[in-house]
Amino acid sequence: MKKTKDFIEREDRYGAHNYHPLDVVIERAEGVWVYDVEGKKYLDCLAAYSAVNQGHCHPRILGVLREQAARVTLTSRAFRNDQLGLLYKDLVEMTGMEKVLPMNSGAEAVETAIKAARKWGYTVKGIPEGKAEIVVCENNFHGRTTTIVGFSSEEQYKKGFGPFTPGFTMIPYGDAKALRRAITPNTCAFLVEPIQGEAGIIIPPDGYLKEAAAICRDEKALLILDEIQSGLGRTGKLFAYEWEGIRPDGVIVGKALSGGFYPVSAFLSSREVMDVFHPGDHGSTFGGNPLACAVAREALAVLREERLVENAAALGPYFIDKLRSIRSDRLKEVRGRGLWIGVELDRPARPDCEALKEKGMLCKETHAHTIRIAPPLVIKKEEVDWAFEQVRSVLEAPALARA
Ligand code: IF1
Repeated sequence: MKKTKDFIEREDRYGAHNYHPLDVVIERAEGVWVYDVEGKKYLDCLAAYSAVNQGHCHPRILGVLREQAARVTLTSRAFRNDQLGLLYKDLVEMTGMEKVLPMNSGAEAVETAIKAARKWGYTVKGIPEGKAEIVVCENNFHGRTTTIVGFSSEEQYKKGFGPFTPGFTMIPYGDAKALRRAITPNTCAFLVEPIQGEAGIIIPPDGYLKEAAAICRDEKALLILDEIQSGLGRTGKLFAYEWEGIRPDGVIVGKALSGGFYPVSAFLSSREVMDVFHPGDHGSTFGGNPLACAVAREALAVLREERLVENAAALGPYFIDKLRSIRSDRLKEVRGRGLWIGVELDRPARPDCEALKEKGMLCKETHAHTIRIAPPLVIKKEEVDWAFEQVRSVLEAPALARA
């Protein structure tokens, strides 16, 4: 354990303490498995918050990364590159959206969507300049920039970081009537996660997104879905919104868009929305760089060709059913969609995550009481069975006996 301790001490000594990670120091990863500096093996049930849906270090994506990195990595958008239009075409064909604006982090793509919606509000809807409002939900998570945390309901994400950007209205999640009440003639968009991730894998009532889409259409507001975590196969559909058969006005993607190899994100929307951007309005040094685009194209191809969405659709319900068979006085609810599962306890879940780590399974609690289980979508049935067995043994052990 000395090596682990050395790594932790160095990290704590020189690094900002903006996380409280489990004390596992990973040095290698492949597929669903990660290996620490002591040579111990763990099943990764977080998948970097759904950024490695394709599995760690996927060989096909690694190959493209290496090949493109040896050719050209960054040209800036002052010039064109041979990968950008190909990624655009892939994303448009996959989503049915009409136009793409590529960025790097998820938060940057969310900020891009906010700017697009506001400018669309002024130039197309006719909202008076500077008056655009965007409706958001309680317990949302859309990133960590000061504008985004300004409309968070999580005090800790905001404390000490004000003043914040005006123009956001908060409503309860899952309440379509609240949405209709909140929309005004100055509302340009409703920004929402189809399933709330950080809030604890909160699935809205059936029909909620369908009703929200209808309300936004009636009130001429853009329905913009943040699919950064819920998208790209996690819920057993390519995008979570497909569960409700709707077509949003805008979709934000990130994380698994690169299979965990590189920060790649994008805002996708219609021609009408995207054409509000004129040359010089918006951009980023690395946005749309050829390395990011080549990696993203291969990550999307792996998702399709290895039928990872179908795997999540098959193994997710299987995993959830098994978890619901656990008999434990601590277990309050098992909820989820596809391979995105929340195991809610009646007390803080951190000790159970620590106990699972000892058994070789890495999970992360969210909002204190919920164990989030979201493995890479390449997971096999026998690995799900093994993971289930670890969760069952931890939750069915008497609380005091837990390590
Ligand atoms: C952290 C969780 C947190 C996201 C959705 C946008 C972003 C995220 C739905 C921003 C990012 C990450 C951020 C990371 C931990 C993780 C996370 F929700 F996934 F669990 F924080 F709440 N929309 N989520 O989930 O994307 O800028 O990070 O690329 O900040 O600790 P990003």
